[in-house]
Amino acid sequence: MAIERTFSIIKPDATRRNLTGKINAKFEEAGLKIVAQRRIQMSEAQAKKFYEVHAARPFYGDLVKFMTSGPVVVQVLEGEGAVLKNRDIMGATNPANAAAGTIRKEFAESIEANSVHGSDSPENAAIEIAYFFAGTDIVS
Ligand code: IDP
Ligand code: MG
Repeated sequence: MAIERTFSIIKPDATRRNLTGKINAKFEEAGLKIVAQRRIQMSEAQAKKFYEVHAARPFYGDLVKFMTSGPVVVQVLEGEGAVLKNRDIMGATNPANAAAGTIRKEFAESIEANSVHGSDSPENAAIEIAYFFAGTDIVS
């Protein structure tokens, strides 16, 4: 498998509980390198645009409120098969279904406040990375 990059967000439920370091340790222990990282307060417009694909879902409004409820850490992770590897490290969307040892199993509060976002394909990873980072922000 090729070296890839994926986009990650440490969500407000996790920054509120000071879990950035513990979550980053999961990525690094699994062999992903954090090649860009910034702590930001997402605006409502940014969150709406980022989750536009879910605009028709009943949880969209709540999700935008949640993602703007506190700081998030936006990141670029790099490594062998980074997109799928990160989805494995994260675990299932609903922590009740997440496997042992995954971030969501260990840290998520609910299906909404599930501690992390990770891109679901290399195509979306490229779009999401470009939404938050300039090429010069990313250092392998
Ligand atoms: P993913 O983050 O595992 O890729 P998606 O289906 O893309 O899951 O959903 C995006 C985000 O929307 C989830 O991470 C979670 O925060 C929220 N979400 C998904 N499904 C629900 C739901 O049924 N109720 C409330 N929030 C949800
Ligand atoms: Mg998704």
